[in-house]
Amino acid sequence: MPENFKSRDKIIKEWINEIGRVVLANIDSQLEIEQKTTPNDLVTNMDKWIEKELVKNIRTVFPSDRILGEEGFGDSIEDMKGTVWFVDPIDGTLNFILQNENFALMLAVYEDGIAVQSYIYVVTLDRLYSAIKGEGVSCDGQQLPEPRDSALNEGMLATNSSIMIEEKYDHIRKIAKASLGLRLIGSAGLESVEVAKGSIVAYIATNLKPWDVAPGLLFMEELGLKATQFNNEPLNLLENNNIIFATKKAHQEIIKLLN
Ligand code: 2AM
Ligand code: CA
Repeated sequence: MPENFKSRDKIIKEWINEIGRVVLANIDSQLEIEQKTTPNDLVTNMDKWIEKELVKNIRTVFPSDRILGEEGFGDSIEDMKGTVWFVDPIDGTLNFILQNENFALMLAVYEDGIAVQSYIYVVTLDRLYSAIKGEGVSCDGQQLPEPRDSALNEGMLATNSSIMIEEKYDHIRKIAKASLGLRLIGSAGLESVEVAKGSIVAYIATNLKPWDVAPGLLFMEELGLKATQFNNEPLNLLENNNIIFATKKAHQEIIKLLN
């Protein structure tokens, strides 16, 4: 493993640990909640605090790197040249606010457009899923095996709520019918983890932002899984994407059902 990946991995894990401890200590405190675009698109003082901490840490240790953060404390990124960090301080903000669980802190590092390190930290379980390019995916240091290449009718599918409720996605729901069952967690990061673990065969979701998908993409790449847009093109990390994270077999079936 390149030495810089190893040392950066150690530093990132320390940051996650420290920030996670603060989040947990404050999990029952009163949140300040603001609406961003729509009533279900919210941000809290905790999202902002986490992102500011991470941006401050990255800027201190890696001053020439660029950062794309959900809450806007990073840079504006128009290309993927050099080292780019994706930061989602709380993925699953609605879950964080309404359930106090089922959310994750996420980070991903890309070098010249290639995913090299990613982190999905399940704060309430103190459980860290991480990946380094060429080194696979691990959960708290324990390597995840490549999941079995199951077909849609051998496993469960996860989607986001837009696919379930918006008329324009009526045709997509037949994919759910072809699976054994449907699950909605409400955090793209945690849904990526379920695909990585093999506990669902596919996650399909519309209009996800770059920071929602950047960490999961490396998990898929490292575990022999597929990550594409609905049109079978690679993800574009400078735009919103309709994404499929899936086993090879389920991916092939989903592409057929979508077209
Ligand atoms: P977020 O909590 O970081 O915003 C929920 O299905 C998943 O979609 C979450 O990962 C959520 O990430 C993401 N998402 C992206 N855009 C969203 C939006 N406008 N409203 C709600 N969830 C959104
Ligand atoms: Ca978020």
